[in-house]
Amino acid sequence: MTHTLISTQPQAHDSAPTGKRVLLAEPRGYCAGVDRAVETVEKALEKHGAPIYVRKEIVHNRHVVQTLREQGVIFVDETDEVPEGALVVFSAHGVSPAVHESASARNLRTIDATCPLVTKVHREVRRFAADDFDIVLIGHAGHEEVEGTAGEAPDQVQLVDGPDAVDAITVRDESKVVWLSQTTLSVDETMATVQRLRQRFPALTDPPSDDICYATQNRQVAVKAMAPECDLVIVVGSGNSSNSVRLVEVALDAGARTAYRVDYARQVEPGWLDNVRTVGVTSGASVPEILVRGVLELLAQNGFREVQAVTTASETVVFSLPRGVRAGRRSSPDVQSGRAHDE
Ligand code: 0CN
Ligand code: SF4
Repeated sequence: MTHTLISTQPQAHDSAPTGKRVLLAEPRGYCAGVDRAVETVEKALEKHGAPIYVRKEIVHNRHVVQTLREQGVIFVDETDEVPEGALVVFSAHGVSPAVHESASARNLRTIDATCPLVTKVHREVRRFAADDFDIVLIGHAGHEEVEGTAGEAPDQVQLVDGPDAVDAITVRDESKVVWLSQTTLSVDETMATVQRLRQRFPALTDPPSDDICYATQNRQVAVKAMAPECDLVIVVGSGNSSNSVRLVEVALDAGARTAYRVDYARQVEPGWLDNVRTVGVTSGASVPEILVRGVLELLAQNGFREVQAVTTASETVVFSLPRGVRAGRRSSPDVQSGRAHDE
């Protein structure tokens, strides 16, 4: 991972200087997995017509969920709320084999919008479980991704939510312990947990590749680059969005004087801007750019008209759509019945 600042570019100077400025993190907002998941639902609506069902929030963003709901998507918590034979989309955060089985038992037609980078972690769990490892999954209890990932091998996975939880772990064979993680954690906090794990289990096996995904890492690097200069950092993202919430913590750890998360510009409190000259703005991986534009407009109305991009990486990752909505590919089967991994 690089912490190099690639560029800082002025973006707009449209009136007299006020001494107030915005630093705009780049990359921010939609990652390839979210883009794919949202497009999957849109394409499913186009192809099959409303209503279609989505298990859990397709991505953790209020605006996205509300917009899709208005277009005829019915969000459910579990597959047993979906009528027999209907179409259900699984969210970007992934589902356990048990969910695939229950969908299959109800004859549901399924489209799996699990991010391929989450699927990769599922695959790692299956591989290490088959090799009879104890698997320490670093992640947040109750988060849908962790439930899906742990569900690949519930008897062999133990969840750890931070360094302090390490002492409670028990393993069968200390030479066969591997750590894996949720994709949307704080890199620094995860490394602190891994350090504690390695103190306890010196032979600890690392994941074959980073489980914290490129998008999570890149957004944290960008916010870190700008945070020391910021009196205030505004992170656009929803409260249940792990990667968005992490950006607030990372900003504060990296030296931002204050940092807040908002879903919408209207939630920016006027008092936050008191005695502020530099505002950093970023957004989580599930956040449409229009919401960031709303915050920038509000800031401009308050004298923050100068916007400088703080660019630490450029992203080119694109994932193909899942089976069932891959238009124009004759080899693609239609929606799946039963289990389907996009591998
Ligand atoms: O906000 P998200 O929908 O999810 P979390 O950050 O809470 O995991 O962003 C997309 C991430 C995935 C998978
Ligand atoms: Fe995939 Fe990462 Fe985006 Fe989650 S945040 S959907 S793991 S690319």
